[in-house]
Amino acid sequence: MTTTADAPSVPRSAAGNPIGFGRMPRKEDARFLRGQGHYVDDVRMPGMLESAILRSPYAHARIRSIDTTAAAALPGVHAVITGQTLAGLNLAWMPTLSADVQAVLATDKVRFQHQEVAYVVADTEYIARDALELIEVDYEPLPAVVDAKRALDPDAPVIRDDVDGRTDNHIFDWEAGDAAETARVFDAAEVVVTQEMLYPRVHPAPMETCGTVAHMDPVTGKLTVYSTNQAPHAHRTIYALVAGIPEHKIRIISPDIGGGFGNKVGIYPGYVLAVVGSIVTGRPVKWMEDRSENLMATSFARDYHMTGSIASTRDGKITGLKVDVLADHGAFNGTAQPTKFPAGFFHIFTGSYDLQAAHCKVSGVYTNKAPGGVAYACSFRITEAVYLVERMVDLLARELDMDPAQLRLKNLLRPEQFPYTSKTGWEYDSGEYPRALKLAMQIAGYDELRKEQAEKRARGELMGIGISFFTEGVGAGPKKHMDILGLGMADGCELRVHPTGTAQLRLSVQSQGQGHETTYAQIVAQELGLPPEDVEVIHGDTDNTPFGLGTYGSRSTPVSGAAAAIVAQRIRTKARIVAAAALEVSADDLEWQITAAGGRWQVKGDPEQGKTIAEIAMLSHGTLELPEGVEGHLDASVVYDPPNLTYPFGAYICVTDVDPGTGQVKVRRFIAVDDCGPRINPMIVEGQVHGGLADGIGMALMQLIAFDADGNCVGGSFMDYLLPTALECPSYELGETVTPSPHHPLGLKGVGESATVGSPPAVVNSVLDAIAPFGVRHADMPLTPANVWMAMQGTPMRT
Ligand code: MCN
Ligand code: CUN
Repeated sequence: MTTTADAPSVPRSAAGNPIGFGRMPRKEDARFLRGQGHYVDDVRMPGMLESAILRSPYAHARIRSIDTTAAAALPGVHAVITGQTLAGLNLAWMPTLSADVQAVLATDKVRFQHQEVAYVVADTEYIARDALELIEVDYEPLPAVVDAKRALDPDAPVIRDDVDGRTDNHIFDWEAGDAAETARVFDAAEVVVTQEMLYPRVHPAPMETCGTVAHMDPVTGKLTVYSTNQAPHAHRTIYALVAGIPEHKIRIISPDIGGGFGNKVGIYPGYVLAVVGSIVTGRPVKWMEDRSENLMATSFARDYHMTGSIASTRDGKITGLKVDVLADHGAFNGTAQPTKFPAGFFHIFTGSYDLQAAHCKVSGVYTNKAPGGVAYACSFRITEAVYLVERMVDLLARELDMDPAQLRLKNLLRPEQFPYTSKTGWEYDSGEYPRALKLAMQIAGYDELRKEQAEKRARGELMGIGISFFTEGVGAGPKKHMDILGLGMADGCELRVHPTGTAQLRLSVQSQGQGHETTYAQIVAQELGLPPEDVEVIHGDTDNTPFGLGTYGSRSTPVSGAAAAIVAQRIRTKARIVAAAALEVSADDLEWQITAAGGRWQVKGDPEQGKTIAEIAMLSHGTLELPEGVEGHLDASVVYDPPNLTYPFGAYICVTDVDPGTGQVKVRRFIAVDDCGPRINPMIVEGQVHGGLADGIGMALMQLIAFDADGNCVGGSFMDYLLPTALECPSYELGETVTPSPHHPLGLKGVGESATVGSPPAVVNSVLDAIAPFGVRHADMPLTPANVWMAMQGTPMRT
């Protein structure tokens, strides 16, 4: 459904594109739709070798010995590398993004199934994989810890005995909010509802798996790394710190990326191994993982065991919320998130509601499972937070016998409360929540749906209506509060307008499918009046872009989008001075105008007299004498340190039909009202929302990375780990409200993760609403037919 009509006031370029915000086809589609994208696996370098990783069959085992003789003797093999080889280079362990360490290749023990054990470089990947079969590893299997609760038992096997003196599997305790005040509010509450729930382990599963082509040039000493990468500059700094290579001798290139979804934020052992392989062989080396390796060994998401309690008055005024979380981080704490926040932004868990007190406590534990933790369009764990609060509000509605929409309307923050400081310390910038929920209810025809549901129930048919409302905080920093491994979360941006009036914008962030080459050109178009087709966006190459922290946590638009606006505004200001000099008037006498001919400084009251940006660009590079202190050329650069996060929000309604005989869920309708401030390109925003809604349907109904009791991963292919298709997803019905961010120069808020964050609770609330006649209060995701059917029989499965 089309929601945003193009503003008729936006002039069009000769190519028919808006000179500013509005719908336009993505520039990158010209190459993607013709199969002309250039991904890491497309990189071919002269003399390039290929490689493969031997992985552990056990979840937990001591390595007694590794014999690589036969593998090394296989014709076509150039190097066989083990943990011992790496230990000699001081590279057997690497730092994670959460100040832990992770084995690049195991030296002492393996700690999760499919952990990296040995690495072979050969003429081709096929030879390398054949050689893996010839490596003999003598393992001594150890008992595995799969269950996060069991991990804390005093007699649980200690997973991380690589750390001297460690006697348990506990990683951290972290809390936010006011425990005493929350206890007081709960003591005084008329109604309290408590529920245990699991946000299961899921995986981002991007279309392209992870990989690297590394080349350490033996002559120049320059390391060039092509990699699947959401944060090239941060990776460069980490390589420099870990490998001791001077940072200017490292170039990270992230070419086209086939989806990231958080999977490509961190550094994986395979990336480091490709670099080592190139150093050892003196040749370029490619490493590309396969689908199972991606699903079983790279960043998972969620795995949050949560016990929530909500307090309210009898008439439905929510007063308090608290939650205890056990966070399963797998074998190494490799979560990618701002350093100060070991539970990410989970403490935004009071969501969109006005309440008196809140408290959350999160404990992290090690288990014998793959590391990771923050990934899959999560907004740094806001996914888990929104799920918790939206399930709790629905459970409260059930307890109070109140309509869940009315309960939400009664408790949503009101517009006059913004900027709003939450009970756990967030400062929400702007919001008009009731308007968004009312719009979603109007699009859904909410009252009619409830009538239909009542009629169906009377006939024994199961229909559910599920609501969720979410608030996210996206756009990390400011850098004084947020850093990754000490790197403050601010981003640079450079803009050069060439003499003939076309421009190049250099960004620190890296697109993985979000359409940055289009939307950032539109930001420059909006601010400078250049046609977007005349603005080339350059990203994903550390030698050619300014430093910044990269694309995740929906931070690009809030941070680099602001940087792009400001850099363009600086050029506009300078252009004014140049135009004034050329027109021999005072700069104050000029006014800015964008027409179909582009942006123009013209004399107030005499629009005939003026200069377009293109003309000014040539003048600024020419012989015109500029005022004292004004440099020539139309170039500028900025570093943007955001004053606060931006807070997008939305109201979602999901309508499901459940087959009473089989438990099969059909998502019949999905209504999504999103507010991310003004939309640069409404078509791209809708695409982001569509994708995120599919993610949410997938997680709610079909996805789970599962393990057996020995720690064997039993969901390592797309046969078991299901991705939703058009068959499982309805035709989405989208709506929009626009509440600008007061601190972003263009009012923009991020949107890339909104729908993934907001939709799972809507689907789950809907299914549980459908099967409410069976007295089911709660069942954990994924709500597979079997799980729903068991819940209807009174015994929901525990995942
Ligand atoms: N946009 C807009 N108007 C706004 C806000 C955003 O037009 N008010 C546009 C942006 O210009 C950008 C896109 O929407 O083209 C997403 O912007 P933003 O919300 O800033 O998110 P990022 O660009 O930082 O992308 C990251 C986000 C994350 S964290 C995940 S995870 C995710 C997501 O993007 N991964 C994706 N969406 C994805 N979409 C694709 N196709 N592939 C992924 O890997
Ligand atoms: Cu958490 S997934 Mo996105 O931030 O890259």
